[in-house]
Amino acid sequence: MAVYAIGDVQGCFAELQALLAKIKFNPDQDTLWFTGDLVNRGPDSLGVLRFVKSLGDRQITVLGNHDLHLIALVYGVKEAHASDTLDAILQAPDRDDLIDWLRHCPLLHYDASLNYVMTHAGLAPMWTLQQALSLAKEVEKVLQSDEIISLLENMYGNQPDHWNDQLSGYARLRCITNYLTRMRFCYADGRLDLSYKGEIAGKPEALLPWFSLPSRQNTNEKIIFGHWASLQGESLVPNVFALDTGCVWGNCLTAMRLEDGERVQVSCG
Ligand SMILES: [Mn+2]
Repeated sequence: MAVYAIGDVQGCFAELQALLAKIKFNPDQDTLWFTGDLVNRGPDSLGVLRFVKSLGDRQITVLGNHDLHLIALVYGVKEAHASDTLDAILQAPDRDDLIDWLRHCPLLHYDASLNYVMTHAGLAPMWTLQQALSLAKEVEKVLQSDEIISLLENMYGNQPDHWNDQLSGYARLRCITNYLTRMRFCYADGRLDLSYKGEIAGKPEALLPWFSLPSRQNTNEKIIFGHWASLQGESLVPNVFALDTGCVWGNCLTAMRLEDGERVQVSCG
C-alpha cells in the first residue's frame, strides 16, 4: 500500500521497469506519482506512455513541458525539434488515445491525507497552495476542452514573466503554465527568469532558485517536483523534494516513498 513519487522518466522505459522491480512495485496495491516529462529525449517514449496510461488510477502524472510539447505536436500547433524522439508516438495506431489521456492529466496534484503537493517545476513563490490549486485548474479546464488548439497556439512565450492576479485571457494561462512547468530561477520579487538553465553555483547574482525566495508563501507545504536535473535530487531546503535526477542524461532515476521519504535509485549509465 505504498505511494512512490518518481522523477522525470523522459522515455527511459527500461530504467523505469528496473526501478519498479527494485521497489517491488505491486500494481494491485501501490500507487505511482510521476513528476511529468514522461516523454522525449530518451529512447522509448511510446513504451513509457502506454505503460503509465495502462496503470489507470494506480498512477498520477502531472504534465511537464515535454508532455505539453508532444500534445502541441499532435495537434499540429508546433513543429518537431531536431532533438525530439517522439516519432514512434506520432506514428502509433493508438496515438490519439494516448494524447487524449495525456491532456486529461493535471498540472498540479495535491493529496491532503498524505500532505504532499506535486507539480512539474514547483510552486510559484507568491502562490499559496489554495491559489495554486485553483490556477492550475484554470489551465486544465481549457486543455481538456474544445478550446485546446487555441490554448496550444497561445501557450508559448516567456511573457508575462511576473504573476499578478489581474492577468487575463491567454496571457494569464501562459503565465500559470510557465510557473508550473518551466520555472527554475526567479528574481527576489518572484519574476521568472526562463533563460538561465545552468548550475546554482554559477547563477547570476540577482537570481534565486524558486524555492529559496525569502518571501515564499508556501514554505509549509511538502512540494514534490522534477524538471531540474542539475539539482541532482537535492534542494537543501526543508519540505522541497527534487526528484529529477537526470535519467535521460545517464545519471539515475529516482523513486521516493511518500510514507517515510526513503529514496531508491537505479543508475542509467
Ligand atoms: Mn521539464
